[in-house]
Amino acid sequence: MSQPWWQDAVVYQIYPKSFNDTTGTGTGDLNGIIEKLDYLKELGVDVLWLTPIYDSPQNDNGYDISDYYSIFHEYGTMDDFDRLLDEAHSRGIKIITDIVVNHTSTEHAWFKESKSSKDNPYRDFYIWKDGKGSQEPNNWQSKFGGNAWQYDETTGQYYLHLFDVTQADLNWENEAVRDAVYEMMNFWLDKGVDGFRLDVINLISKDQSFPDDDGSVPPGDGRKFYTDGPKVHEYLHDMHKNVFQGREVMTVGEMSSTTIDSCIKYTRPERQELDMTFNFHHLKVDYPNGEKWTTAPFDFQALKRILSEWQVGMHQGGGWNALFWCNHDQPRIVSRFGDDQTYHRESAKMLATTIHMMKGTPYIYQGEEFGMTNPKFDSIDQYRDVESLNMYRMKQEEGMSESEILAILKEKSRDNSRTPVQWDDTKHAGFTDETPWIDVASNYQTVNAKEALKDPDSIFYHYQKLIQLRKEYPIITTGNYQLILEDDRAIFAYVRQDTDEALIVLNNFYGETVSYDVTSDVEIDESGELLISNYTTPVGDAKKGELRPYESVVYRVN
Ligand code: TEU
Repeated sequence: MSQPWWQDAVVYQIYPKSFNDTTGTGTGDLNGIIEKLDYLKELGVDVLWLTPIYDSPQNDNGYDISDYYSIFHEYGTMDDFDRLLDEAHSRGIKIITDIVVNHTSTEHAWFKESKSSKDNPYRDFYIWKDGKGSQEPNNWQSKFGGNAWQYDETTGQYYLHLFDVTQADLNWENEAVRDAVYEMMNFWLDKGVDGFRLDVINLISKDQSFPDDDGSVPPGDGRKFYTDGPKVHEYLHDMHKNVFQGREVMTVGEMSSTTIDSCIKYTRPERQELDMTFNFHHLKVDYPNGEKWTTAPFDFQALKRILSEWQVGMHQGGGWNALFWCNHDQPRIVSRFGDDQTYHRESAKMLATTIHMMKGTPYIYQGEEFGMTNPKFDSIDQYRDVESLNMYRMKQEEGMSESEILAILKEKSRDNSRTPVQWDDTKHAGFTDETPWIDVASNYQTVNAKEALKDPDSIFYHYQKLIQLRKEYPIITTGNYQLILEDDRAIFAYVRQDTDEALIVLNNFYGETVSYDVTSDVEIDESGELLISNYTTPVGDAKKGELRPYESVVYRVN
């Protein structure tokens, strides 16, 4: 079987709200994406993933869908979408859309019907339960804080919402729900979209006994009863049969708190479920004891171990990884695991190399390609994200000081990645002529796409080169992965190996010069050919040398 097209593709994620505004509403739009297609072509990406563009009350910026068949009015119209698809395709760029079917908005017509009476035909589209006396049906917690059940007076029952109270979970046990979802997905594929990113798709199958979580397995919030749940593989296989089969599309599942074993099952081609998965374990190395809402340095050894386990595990099991540092839920990586001040350029490039030389399909999140940073907001008024605002309220109730909460949000809020793309150094960074829906980061005069395009040594051109290397050297797609210099306190080094060549990838994650010698881990008898680096001339070769602050080098050896 020949290699599927998405295996050597690079995907670029667009968060339309913050991408480019052409109408002066302060919110990005689809025409704004069309305007930047040549820029994206120049970068060299193959696929655009658009986060939800459908009609929505926007309580969770579109992850609360009220109509899967229409476009959110601030983003434009279905005609704009069709034009975007054509314009992208004419440049050889594919588009995948975001499918959110664990839940819908409570404004969706299905939910309105469902809540209206117990015998409405749509009642079983959602998960309704009686309370236990005056208590919720069980103690499961919402991912955005508080109990996951909401009482509804109309019928005196509770509905389940694993996310916001306005995001009601669909009942996948109901065949009519599954059929409606497949029909909707086929509508988008028939239109010409090239695949899907499936939001929290591993949460769709719940343990039907809905037991209380006794907390014996932390975090005790109920997730063990619906994460990679009892029928999830059955449902995804069914979806494959009804939607993907016979089409040359790509699918990537977003997997919350999953395992390597589950992800192998989701992505082994012969199982016919999905093509690849996102997991988040490597982005929890700065959550001490699993707690996101703290400030803590990241655990570098854990980062190396986790990424390596997924590289090796997924490869051995015949699965496929989606590779990423950034998305619209995560802080900016250069502010998180790099240095967004003194070594901004070096560390952004080093982080890019670390992930792009791995096995899997890499994803770039808008602005990452020229080193956008966290905005470092000082006031709660600058935040928009439902999760951040909930957390602010809850921590206040727990007695945490305002300054402490703001310090945490500055590092952990999802809004860190949602500020407008910094296109140039003009007012509002060239994102909009009007007041943007969320503040622009104050460093837009130096960190912006226009500057990056002018400077041949910019972060942008480093990303461009990484993409080109993936096309030029099949070993980046196919080679085995092996961690080397495992215990090194500063260097993340690995080897990619094919039958007759190898790549040695060396990345210094810290601001001090360190030396390396890989000869006890790998047999090499040549100095190697330098494929990419972030300093002008390296100090050393494929075997030994020095890495200056955040230096990163890739050598090819035969
Ligand atoms: O996110 C799912 C998810 O579990 C997270 O990454 C989430 O943001 C995090 O746990 C919060 O701490 C997806 C979307 O990417 C996210 O934007 C949505 O809010 C969420 O699903 C609900 O649809």
